[in-house]
Amino acid sequence: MADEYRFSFGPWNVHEGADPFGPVVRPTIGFGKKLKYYKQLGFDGVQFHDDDAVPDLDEKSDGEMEKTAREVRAMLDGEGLLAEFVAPRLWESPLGVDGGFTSNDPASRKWAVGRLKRTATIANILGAEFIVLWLAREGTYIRESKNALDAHRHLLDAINELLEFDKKMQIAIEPKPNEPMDHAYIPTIGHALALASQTVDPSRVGGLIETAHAILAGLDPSDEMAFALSMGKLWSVHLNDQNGLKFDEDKTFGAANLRGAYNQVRVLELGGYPQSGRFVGLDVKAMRTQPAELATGHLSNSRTIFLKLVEKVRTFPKDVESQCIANRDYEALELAVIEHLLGG
Ligand code: GLO
Ligand code: MG
Repeated sequence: MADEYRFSFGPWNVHEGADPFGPVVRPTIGFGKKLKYYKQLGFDGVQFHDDDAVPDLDEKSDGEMEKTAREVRAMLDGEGLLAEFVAPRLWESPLGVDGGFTSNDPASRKWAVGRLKRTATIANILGAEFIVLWLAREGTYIRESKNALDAHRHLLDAINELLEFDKKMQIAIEPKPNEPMDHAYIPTIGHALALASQTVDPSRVGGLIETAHAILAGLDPSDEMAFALSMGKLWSVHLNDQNGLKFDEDKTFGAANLRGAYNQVRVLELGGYPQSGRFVGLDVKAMRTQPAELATGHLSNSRTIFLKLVEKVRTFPKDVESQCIANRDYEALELAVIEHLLGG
């Protein structure tokens, strides 16, 4: 079964453990060493930010950028790993302090579109078929600071510019309702796919759904995934978990809500996700308390829990399910699900 699903994570998921209230607690691990973890932990795909692949990107010429990207590609090939996607990391630059694409400052908007194009070039060199747009600061701290209508037009223009610049590259929008902003402009997959439908090539714009982000929007992650799957638009996932409405926790998949995790796996199975060849991506954080030598358990544990839930979905008694549905006895169906998850 492990062969049917392919898993990915980003190098930022192995991290030093800093949070807004405290400094790093673990040593930095170099990119080369992180790459060695992938196969050991059962992963085949690497998710990238543009500057994970090419550090100090804004300071590099196109030639330098391409050279570094080619070196990273050689490292991936050497490890037998694939690049899943590349995402422009606009939110750490001073130029993106109030957003990139939706900034009020035309110079910031120009820089953001330039980074998007450079991201496509890096993605092509790494062999990634799509770009992920997590629109971190494309929103507002206070409503009155931007014209939201203009912001949506700028977002659409930026995506169109990329689609015209690179006629093959695809874009998966990763919605999130808040954090770091008070409100983000693209909070749900419904918003993302509506925006996709307005672009010059809707067939090349889809979505990536993160469990925690859907929960933060007050929605059920499995329903969000099913919505995108039903349209052929679920191009990746960021599985993790979230304990209610608070900061984005990025907990181990299934750790807060096992039944919710079961239902996410269930819709992936219903939607034929493994047959699509797409990666099951994780976006999980190690607890700050983990010692350095134990700070990858969140990744392998999420994968293990996912695979156990695949087994649970596949072994759920179909006759019980259809009988309960025929009788409209959802109390019995619920008990059957819980008993199945409890192993009894
Ligand atoms: C943060 C996001 C972030 C993105 C990543 C890829 O809340 O989930 O981790 O997934 O930057 O674009
Ligand atoms: Mg994410």
